[in-house]
Amino acid sequence: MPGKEISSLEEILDHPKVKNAIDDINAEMLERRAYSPLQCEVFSHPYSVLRETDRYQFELDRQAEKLLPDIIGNKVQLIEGKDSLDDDLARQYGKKRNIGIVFSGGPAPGGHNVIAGLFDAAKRANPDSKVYGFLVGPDGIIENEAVELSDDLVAKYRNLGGFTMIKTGRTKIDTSEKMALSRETCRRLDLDALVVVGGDDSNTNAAFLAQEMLADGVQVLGVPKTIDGDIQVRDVNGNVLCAMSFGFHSAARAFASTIGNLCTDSSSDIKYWHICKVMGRVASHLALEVALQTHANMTLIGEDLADYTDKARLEKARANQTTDYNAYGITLRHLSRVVCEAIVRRAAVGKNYGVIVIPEGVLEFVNEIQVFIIKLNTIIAEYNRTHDKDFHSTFRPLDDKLEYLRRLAQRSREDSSFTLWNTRDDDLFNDIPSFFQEGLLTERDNHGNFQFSQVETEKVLLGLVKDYLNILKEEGRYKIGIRKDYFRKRMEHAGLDPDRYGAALFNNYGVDEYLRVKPAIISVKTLNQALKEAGLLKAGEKIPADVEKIFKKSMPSFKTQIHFYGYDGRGNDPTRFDCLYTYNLGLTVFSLIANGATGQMAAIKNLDMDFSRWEPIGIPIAPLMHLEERKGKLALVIEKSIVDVNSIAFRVVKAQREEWLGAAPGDDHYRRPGPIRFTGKSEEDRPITLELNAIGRSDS
Ligand code: FBP
Repeated sequence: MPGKEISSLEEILDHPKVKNAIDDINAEMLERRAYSPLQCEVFSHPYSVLRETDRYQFELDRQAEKLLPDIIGNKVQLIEGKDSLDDDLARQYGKKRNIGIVFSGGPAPGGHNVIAGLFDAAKRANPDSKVYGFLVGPDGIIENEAVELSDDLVAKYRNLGGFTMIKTGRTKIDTSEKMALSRETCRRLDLDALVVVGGDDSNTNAAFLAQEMLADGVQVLGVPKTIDGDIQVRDVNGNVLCAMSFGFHSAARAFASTIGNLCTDSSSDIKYWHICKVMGRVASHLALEVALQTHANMTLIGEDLADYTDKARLEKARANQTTDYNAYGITLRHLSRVVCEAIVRRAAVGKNYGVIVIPEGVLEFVNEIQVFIIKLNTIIAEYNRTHDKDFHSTFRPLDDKLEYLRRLAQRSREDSSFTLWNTRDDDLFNDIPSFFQEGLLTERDNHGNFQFSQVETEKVLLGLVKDYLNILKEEGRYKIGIRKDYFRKRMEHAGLDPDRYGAALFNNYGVDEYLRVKPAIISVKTLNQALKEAGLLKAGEKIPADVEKIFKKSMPSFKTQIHFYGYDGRGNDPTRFDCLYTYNLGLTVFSLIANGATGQMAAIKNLDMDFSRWEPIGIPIAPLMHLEERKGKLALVIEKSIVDVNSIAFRVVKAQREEWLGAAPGDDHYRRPGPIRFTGKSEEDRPITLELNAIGRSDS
């Protein structure tokens, strides 16, 4: 029986299927919200206590000792579950508290679960306790913009990505005025504790807040967040206390899922090179994990490039009894040659396509760019200091900035004691494309970091790659290999002798599976000539169509698609690993608060092992500080952890490079990571990097 005819828009919108289709809430979301992450064993008890340990040692920075005197002596805190406590301790543990939490820096999947863990633990200890979320990052603390979190609000975001619940921002509380306003906010809200969920810079800020607010009785705790994966903590003896910041796994899995799809597409329509820039402001951890997840044809690892030495150059200098310091580290030009070599080698076996992964911060490891960044940081900071004006507001158009640099170069010519920006710097700088000049001169962020995400790194490199490939093509060194069976078939089909034509056309005929057209044959004209020389073509005769077709097939065009993976992965819903990790970080941070700690960062030890062995701990922040150049000055910050080229994960990737490049006949060795799977059994337990780096550890 035919159903009732629906004609009016009202009726359509009222239909249950339509209602379901346009609902903001879908089944995946409901499933995520309903999921309760497991809790580490210590949190299965009604109480948890801290046990200070001297097992882990740190090298203390003098400046940190001076500026953070009350928290520099903090030790690592182990957490133990307890079924009961003395009355006084139990009262202290369960007292009514007001706790503030803030997100600081870029979003990272799992942040909402840190809030959920903290909220649940705080309410469990005392249902009257309040948790406030500061809005839009540290500005919310400075301006007292906060919202009291409720069951409903927290429930809405459980196991979901982003920092949507309370938003985030990059403001740094770095002046006495901002500090005073922050203290005032804490007083007004009668806060017992403030939790800063952030990266290296934000945790640095947390340490200064902890020192400053000690007198007010406000505890300040940090939580290690960043997709970049560059907050990893080891003590001086190499004991791993925090193997990875949260959000890294989800972002890497999200990037890998899409890049894996590009590997599939690229090897299907075999016409594009996909150039994939992945986030990671400085460290290449994300690129390394993507390499392990996808087996893309080429993955540049910045830290590895910095290690590069030009042996030929060194030898030459040695022969002249000099030292060539430029032989250490890679230059942009050299890097482009390395990329070209890979492209040319794949083309030679018929693969004029592939996938290259470039870490966002790769330029930080390229010799001349590193020098430019440091010099420009100093020049801009000096300008701001001496003129009491902002460089970027004074010199708005690029030309004005360049003119200022030109004047500095002139000054160095006239006054030999001024060496910050010389004529050579100026000439080199003027040689680079203007979009890149603009990028290098962009404003630093509030923490003084160079904003790599705003620079089209891949375009800079690609420009050089394209130029060099053109040269190689003209020299006949960049050719697409022709499969020998295909060649024979075409010749036989055209009634031509494959052996005679093969010998005339290729320089490896009869040797390899993929045939390389001779370097001298780079046009129809030169093909004509080669055939004549081989006695296969007489004057006035036309080149056989199949021969010309083979030649044309061998001439590559380098077609690229450029992708940037960053913000999409940052906004992804967390993997189960990150859901578990972050929920337990939330529980850990409450345990630190309930036990009176301050200046500590919540962490989970043994992340690289089975969940049953995860150990929630507190890591003292002040001992992690060292001096680093920021905005042209030395500043105390937590040291970023970059890829260790001696780590097992990196060594495995290095050992697989040749295989994954696939510059050999046969299929590529791509791995299909697939999308993040929240349910089911096929999702991995943890990042592959962690899995590999744990091999060989005595306790793994
Ligand atoms: P955090 O260190 O704050 O977590 O941010 C890291 C990051 O995602 C980098 O990978 C990227 O370079 C940067 O943020 C982008 O910053 P912005 O959000 O300001 O564009």
